[in-house]
Amino acid sequence: MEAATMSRIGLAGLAVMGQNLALNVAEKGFPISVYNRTASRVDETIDRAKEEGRLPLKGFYDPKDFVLSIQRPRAVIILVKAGAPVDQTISTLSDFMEPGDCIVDGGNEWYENTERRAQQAAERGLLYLGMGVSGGEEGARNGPSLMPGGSRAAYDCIHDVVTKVAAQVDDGPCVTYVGEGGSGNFVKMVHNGIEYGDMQLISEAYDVLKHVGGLSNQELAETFAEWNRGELESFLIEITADIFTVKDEHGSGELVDKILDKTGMKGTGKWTVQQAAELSIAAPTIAASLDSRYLSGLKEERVAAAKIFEEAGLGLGSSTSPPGVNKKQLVDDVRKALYASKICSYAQGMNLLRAKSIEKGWNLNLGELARIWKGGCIIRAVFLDRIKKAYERNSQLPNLMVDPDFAREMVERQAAWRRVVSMAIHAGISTPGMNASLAYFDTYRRARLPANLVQAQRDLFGAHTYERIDRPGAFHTEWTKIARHNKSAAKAFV
Ligand code: 2AM
Repeated sequence: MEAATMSRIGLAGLAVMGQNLALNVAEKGFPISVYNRTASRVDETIDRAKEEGRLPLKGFYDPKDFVLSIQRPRAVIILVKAGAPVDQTISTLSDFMEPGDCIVDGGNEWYENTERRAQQAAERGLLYLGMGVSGGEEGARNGPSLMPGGSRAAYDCIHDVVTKVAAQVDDGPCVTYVGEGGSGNFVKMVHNGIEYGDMQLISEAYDVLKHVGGLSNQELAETFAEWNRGELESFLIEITADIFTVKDEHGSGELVDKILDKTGMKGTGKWTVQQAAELSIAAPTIAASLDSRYLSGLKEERVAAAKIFEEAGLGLGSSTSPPGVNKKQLVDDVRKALYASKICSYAQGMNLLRAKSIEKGWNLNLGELARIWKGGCIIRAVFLDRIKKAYERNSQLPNLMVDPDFAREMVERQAAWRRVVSMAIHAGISTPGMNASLAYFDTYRRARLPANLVQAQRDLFGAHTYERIDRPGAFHTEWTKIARHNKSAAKAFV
């Protein structure tokens, strides 16, 4: 094929994300070849490229023709289901690829799979990237947040394409070379964990406003829309406001009230919590959001339990505004509680990233990661600019909460935050994410914790030894013997 007629890049896997990303690449002026195992999706993509203004996109039904249609060094983005389909697709395509060509997996892949594949690819002289892609269908088409990690040479090969295709914000495109190995996938995984936390916290804010404040759907829509004009401005707050305005086409009222309260999930939140445990990083807000999804899944059990406790005299907390609740004050307090809880959740995610970066030698730049999340992705928010700046001020910041700006904001909001959590506890409305965040904050800011007692217990029953606050060394005490002796001495004295 003549070089002039060859494509700049290829994309294999034309489900929703793949089709949209391919059209985005073509629209930015990069001729693209596309391929899918099932031919009908190739046809669909070709039709869409035609409809959307004759975009420079060529469809292929044969993997060899597809690979050979791409300029060398070839770059092929793969967007198929994570796991075995990625291995199968790589095996199909790599037969026709040559040393120096690049494979870019854009799926939500487990980072160790990427590291394994990168090694296998390297044995054949192929370069490999695992690239997190966030922003859903809309993001893929109009500008996602991209988190590529792996071969630096592979990144350099697609740099011009990804910087144009990614969402654009005031300080550049939402893409950066994340780091080596599976770091791109890992960062995307933690992004998703943070997303779980954000969604949980928003749902708790909704629960408190609805069940403690008695807000109607219309008032909720107005509240979230108002919040979206301030410090909470973000994609998730914006879509939440929209959700409350949608009527149920099959009945009266709004659709949100007819949706079954059972949350689905695909696993990246669970991986985040597993990794936090592996790395000994406290991530209680993200863990609470995962647990809430598990509990939401127990619909039948919850319905039965509600009945049992109601019959035993404990109904659900008031479902209407209790007397004395000042709605305006509650809305303001919940906004503050949500914001402060969010800072804690992001602090956990960032610390998890840093711990993994140290373990793997990835040298992750936390400020730059906050920057590439400012646009395109599900957690995009004005707030991320503040996180970026906090790490720019001090890249060694041990915890986001102690950045001087965030610390001041936490202090300004903590009274409101405690009011919200206390009210929810009184009303029997669970707010696990907000509680976990508050406990994280209150634990972290205490110079002395009751861990001294736990150490004493461990030393008593397991001779695990303890350290002292006033002298160096490891100590062991015969606690039981001394305590017995003290008891008998006390008796003798009586
Ligand atoms: P399909 O259209 O041929 O099913 C999401 O499922 C995407 O992953 C689709 O493009 C799908 O292709 C692709 N996919 C799933 N399993 C695959 C496999 N084993 N090999 C190649 N593509 C696969």
